[in-house]
Amino acid sequence: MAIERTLSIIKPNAVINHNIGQIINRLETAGLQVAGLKMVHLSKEQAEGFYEEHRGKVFFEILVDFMTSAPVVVIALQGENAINAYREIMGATDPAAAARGTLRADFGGEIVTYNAVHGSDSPESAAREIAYFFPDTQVYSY
Ligand code: RTP
Ligand code: MG
Repeated sequence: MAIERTLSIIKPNAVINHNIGQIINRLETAGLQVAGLKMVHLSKEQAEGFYEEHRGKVFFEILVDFMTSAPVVVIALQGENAINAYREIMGATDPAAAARGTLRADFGGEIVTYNAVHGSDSPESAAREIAYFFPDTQVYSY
């Protein structure tokens, strides 16, 4: 199985609820290594650029408002099959539909947008999203 990298974001509601440690603990316990990590309070421009593919959709504005409402924690994860392995740990987009024991089921809020975590959905988006936050010199293999 291939070693991949993927981008995780711990979203504002999970940060405000003091769930950073629990979420990172689950990732590490599942065998995903933290390769890069930082806290960022996104500007409107940064959030819009990150979610460029969703521009024009009905939920775009509320998503950008939410993502800029408090700091987030961005994490470059590395591991076997990391992109899909992490998406399994996250669960379905809508916390109400996410399987028991997933991050979104356990830490998500009342509406889809407040779903606690982000994860890249393909090798292409992982590469773009990691580079969006981290220069190559700030992602580590060890
Ligand atoms: P993600 O990118 O966060 O892993 O989630 P996803 O692929 O499952 O969801 P995506 O369709 O890419 O949407 C990105 C984020 O926008 C918010 N959202 N709100 N109907 C809605 O109100 C709605 N749909 C999506 C969520 O925060 C989602 O993670
Ligand atoms: Mg997505």
